[in-house]
Amino acid sequence: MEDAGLRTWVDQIGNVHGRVEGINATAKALIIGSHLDTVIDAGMFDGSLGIVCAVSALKVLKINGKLENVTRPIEVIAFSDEEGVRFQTAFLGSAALAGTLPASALQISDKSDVTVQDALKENSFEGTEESFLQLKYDQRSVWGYIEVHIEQGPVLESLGFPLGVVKGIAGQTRLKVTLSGAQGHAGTVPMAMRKDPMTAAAELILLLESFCKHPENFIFYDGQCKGFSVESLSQSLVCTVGEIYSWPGASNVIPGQVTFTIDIRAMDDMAREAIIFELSKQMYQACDRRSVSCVIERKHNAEAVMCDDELSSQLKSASYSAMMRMTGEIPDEVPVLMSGAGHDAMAMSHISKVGMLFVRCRGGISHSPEEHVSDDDVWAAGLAILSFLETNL
Ligand code: HGY
Ligand code: MN
Ligand code: MN
Ligand code: MN
Repeated sequence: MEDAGLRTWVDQIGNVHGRVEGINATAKALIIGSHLDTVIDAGMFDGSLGIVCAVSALKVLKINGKLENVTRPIEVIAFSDEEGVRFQTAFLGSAALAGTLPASALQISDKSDVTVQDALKENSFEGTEESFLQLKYDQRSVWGYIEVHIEQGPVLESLGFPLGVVKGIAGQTRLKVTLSGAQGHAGTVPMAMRKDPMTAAAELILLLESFCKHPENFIFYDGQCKGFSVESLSQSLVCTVGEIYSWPGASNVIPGQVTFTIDIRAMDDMAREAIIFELSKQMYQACDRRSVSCVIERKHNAEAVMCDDELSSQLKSASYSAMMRMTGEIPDEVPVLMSGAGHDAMAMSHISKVGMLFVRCRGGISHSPEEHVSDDDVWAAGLAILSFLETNL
């Protein structure tokens, strides 16, 4: 970031900042961001591509002697812990900046009972409530937030287009389910006498899958789910069980306890809540039948976000100009698409209008070492941000 002429610092939740004040340092700032962290066994582009594009575009402005003349402050932020892999609270870095997390978030603990506060202190951050609450940005100081990110889906590749503008981001909820039964000897407890949380988990996970594949079979009548159209719901309704743990975790012991995570997403927040309510009811009923206790905790919630029309149309124009610079031809209509993946833009939408630009990725694959973006498409994304900056500031 220094190479790009930016003043840099790391804040008290590990976000890395680079800023240029421009001619009018009191003007509202443009923030360009994405995240530095990844999921386990991830690819190289999720998050990092957005940061590299932003810093590279500013470096080009600097080389061309234009950086000093930008009319408003520009700040690049590489957010920490967007994925929420360790603490199950996604967007930790950006939510702290948006001021949407209470100081009690410092007490969220990971699987080894290390809290966010412990982890911060272990890494020489203050980790105090005061330093956490001071992270919040005043929304009067922010003009807009934009984010470049890989699409993590197959649409742009199927359309044969490198860039797309994001219309909206689906809301997401993360739950932790804890099933407790009767721990016992694998060889001596008759099947009929078992209170087995593992087989209960199996039934619940298949229930989740069929619920989200065919919501119409569950809580719908005359094509509506309590007022939500099945069509719109099933387009964005997805549900994933990514983690499952069994205690004590021995092959010859009927588990005493099984915990698993649920990640459920749908564009419509109310519909997602209706689904979660109905699903929870059916999960409790299934566990009752099996004499297994069931506790469902909500670990994270982010409401769906619609991107700002003005920023989106500027990102669309910037995409046209990037394509012109790359190919010399006027491209077809820049695609506009929804995002099933969550992004820091969701957190930043609490203090700023937000816009997002998607970049085609091979096979739509992400959260995998197979994640890949072609050099040309990285170029196109960088040129789009450069065009956005040149025409906006
Ligand atoms: O899970 C997500 O949607 C994002 O990758 N954090
Ligand atoms: Mn991700
Ligand atoms: Mn991401
Ligand atoms: Mn034994």
